[in-house]
Amino acid sequence: MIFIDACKRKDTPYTPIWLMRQAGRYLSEYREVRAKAGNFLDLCKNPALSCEVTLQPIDILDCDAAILFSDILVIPLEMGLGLNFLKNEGPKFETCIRNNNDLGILQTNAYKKLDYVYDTISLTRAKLSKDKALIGFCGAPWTLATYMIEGQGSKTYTHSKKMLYTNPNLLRNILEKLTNELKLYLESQIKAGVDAIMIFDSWAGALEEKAYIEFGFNYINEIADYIKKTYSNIPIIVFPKGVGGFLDRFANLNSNFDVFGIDWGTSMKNAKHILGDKFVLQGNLEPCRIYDMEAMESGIDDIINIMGNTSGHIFNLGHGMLPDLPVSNAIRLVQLVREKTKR
Ligand code: 1CP
Repeated sequence: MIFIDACKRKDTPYTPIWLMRQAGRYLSEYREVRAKAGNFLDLCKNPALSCEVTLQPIDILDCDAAILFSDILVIPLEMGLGLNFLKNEGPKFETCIRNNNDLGILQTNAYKKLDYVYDTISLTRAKLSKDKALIGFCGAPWTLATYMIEGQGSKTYTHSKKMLYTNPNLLRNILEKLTNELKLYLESQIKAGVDAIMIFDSWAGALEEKAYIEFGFNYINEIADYIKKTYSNIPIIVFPKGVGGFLDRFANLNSNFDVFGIDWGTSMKNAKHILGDKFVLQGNLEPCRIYDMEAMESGIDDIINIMGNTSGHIFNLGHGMLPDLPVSNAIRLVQLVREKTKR
């Protein structure tokens, strides 16, 4: 698999490409299947339909890797918080964790209630072409904690950051519970058949450097160490969005993962200079460039000029596909990267 070889910095015939949120609303085929399922969560809980939407971007865009169709929020859902996805409002939890008493609400063994995810993985791995990788994933403890504390998405993360500075032990408790759950969740995904793992820390950038290392990154490292102890050949990708201001910290910390995801707000040139010897880099086209073919092509050229067409790079967006991006441009994106990086 070209994608897996690239994660391990082996030579590949071209730079592999996949797109964060490549399965989703910008595809009419996705919207049709979601309507058939009823709503988004029902779709996640239906392995046959989740498998179908996982494979759509492989059939339509010809990406080098498929990412399991699910959501990072199924972990807090199965820890007992009650989740709804409201139309045009995003996720909303029925309960949130704000004080020491609330901790009791959190159930353990959530990973045992996620058979619908493992069934999607085994179905998908059986149907996916042998040369394409299947990526499993989870949210990082910090990002999941923000949803559990805020009760929904946020722009300011006020409750989460207030907890960090006024009651850090409570936050540590939440992060430890999540970390324990996520180790076993990812291990179960590997047993079900995923070829690589990605840990999304979408809201890493909400924290200053020192707080992020202590309350964010250290827990990701603990998860990566746990996985690598048993599954040393499964590549791990970490995407800490918004940490471009302190990339040098990651160059000097011990860490046990293979690929560092670079967001679109971070300079790829700096990332290569600071982290390129230590990690394979994944990224980082600004998704909005896909609205316009010329903007898209010049963005691709800039990234390829920096990363070169040699090993050490996986092409991706710097964050997820947006619901109204034109599919025809996304198809062309995959073709262009393949043509321009042919060895
Ligand atoms: O159909 C719909 O209306 C739901 C839209 C949608 C989709 C397609 C949501 C709701 N989640 C997903 C799928 C999803 N989410 C995948 C698999 C599909 C793929 O990537 O192709 C993955 C990997 C995720 C991961 C995810 N969910 C993240 C991390 C990545 C990122 O984008 O930063 C986050 C933060 C979530 C939470 C979430 N789920 C859905 C929404 C609208 C949100 C974000 C809410 C917010 O902004 O706070």
